[in-house]
Amino acid sequence: MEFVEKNILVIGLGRSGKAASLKLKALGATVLASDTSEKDEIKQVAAELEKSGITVRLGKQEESLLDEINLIVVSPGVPSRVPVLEAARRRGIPIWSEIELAYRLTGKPIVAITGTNGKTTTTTLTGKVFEAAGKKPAVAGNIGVPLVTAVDDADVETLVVEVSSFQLDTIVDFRPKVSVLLNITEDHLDWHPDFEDYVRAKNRLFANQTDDDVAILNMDDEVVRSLAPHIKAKVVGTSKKQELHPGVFIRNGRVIADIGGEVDICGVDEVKIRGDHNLDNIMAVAGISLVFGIEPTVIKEVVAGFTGLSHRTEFIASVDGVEYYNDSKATNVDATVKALTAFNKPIVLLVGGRNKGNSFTALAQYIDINRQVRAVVGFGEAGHEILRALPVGTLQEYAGTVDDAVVRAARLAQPGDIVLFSPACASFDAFNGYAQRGEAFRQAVLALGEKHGESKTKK
Ligand code: UMA
Repeated sequence: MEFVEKNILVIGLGRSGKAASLKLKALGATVLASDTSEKDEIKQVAAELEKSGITVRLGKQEESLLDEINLIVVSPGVPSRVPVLEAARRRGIPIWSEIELAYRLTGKPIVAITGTNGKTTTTTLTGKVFEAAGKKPAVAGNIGVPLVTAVDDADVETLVVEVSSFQLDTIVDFRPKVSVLLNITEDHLDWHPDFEDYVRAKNRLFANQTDDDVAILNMDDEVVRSLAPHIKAKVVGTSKKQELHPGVFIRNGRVIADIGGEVDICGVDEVKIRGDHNLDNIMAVAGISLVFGIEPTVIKEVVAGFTGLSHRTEFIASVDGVEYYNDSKATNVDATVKALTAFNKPIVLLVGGRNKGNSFTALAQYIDINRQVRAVVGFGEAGHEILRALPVGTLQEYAGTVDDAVVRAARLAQPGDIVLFSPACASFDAFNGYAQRGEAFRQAVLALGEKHGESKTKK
């Protein structure tokens, strides 16, 4: 699409919308940018955009915003059923996500990685392998860097993109050379009307792929597996349970890949990041890298040197013989259950925050069956709701804040235990994101260490 003289409405002025507005303006479009929020940070963005000649409207998004509009670029955080988007659909105005806009502006190969959990780890690690192999990647998307800001860099050869269901919901032609679906479990039911709609959005990842492209699927995940027969791209499966050809799998404690010939990637014991689920991520990284012709030795070197990201089962400190781990990135139940499985010691679990419409039954079942959780401290908005869902007899306390939760956890834990901050909820009841929440936990643990005069922050 030619953008010159087009009237384009950008909805949402976070990172995504701001970047899209500036890009469209630079391409010659007439841009109207809108956000329902009138908070200071949005007003600041508005002032910046206005300086570049963009018209900005803050406050309620009425249908009149759509007058004369030829195209809408919508931010991922804007639910698809808000009235202004419903009205746009009635008027036949195309609605693109920011990744669709970016796609239209680049001819570079795209690796697009999605899944309920593991996206950021897989995207980061893929970027590192590509970097080591000299493939000059840009790592962007849901990971925090809007894709439109990455497409112009002449030095970049490949776009390694983390994509969310929100972004996929409004793609049109977006077509990755390699797509990856790691898993699908319940999440974001405050945005999607139901689980089926969430799966439908994830499945859009494959909509424009042909048999010239590759789809890497975790075949151990029932929902992912059910999508495989309908995918036009060449499917490469990953599995911890069975050998797949073509595929990436585990044999005799080693990660083996067969994508046009068997190769040995590394030993399972060489993977430093905790938890079985991280093997799914490693297998996906191996699959992507081999499709791009990267040598197994390069993949192995990067994988073996990767110790994980902040806020993902990240060791913070040991205080009074208790180890404290920050897993603030766990914003849904499945992520918390996966974090629990990564430890084989008694755990004091800290959960809470803002519920995204999810049920906590799976967490309760895990606790009931595994008997590994010594106590649960619920905090924040959803703390009470989670505690109510737990099996009868679970030792539990409610804490209003993260600081209070850490103090209570320290009282409940015994030497040799793990205190795991893995909230199973979004952070937006009290923080601006999981990173700020994880930092609050870290500070609370360090303060505890100082008070108790005994702490070790490095392993
Ligand atoms: N808004 C409206 N109208 C509405 C609703 C919201 O104008 O009806 C406004 C809000 O006031 C807000 C803006 O729209 O100012 C929404 O912005 P946004 O939430 O889309 O935030 P961005 O800063 O643009 O960040 C987005 C992604 N956010 C979400 O998907 C919620 C970021 O992913 C992503 O890194 C960034 O684009 C760059 O691509 C974050 C995320 O939480 C990390 N993702 C979810 C997750 O990982 O669980 C999917």
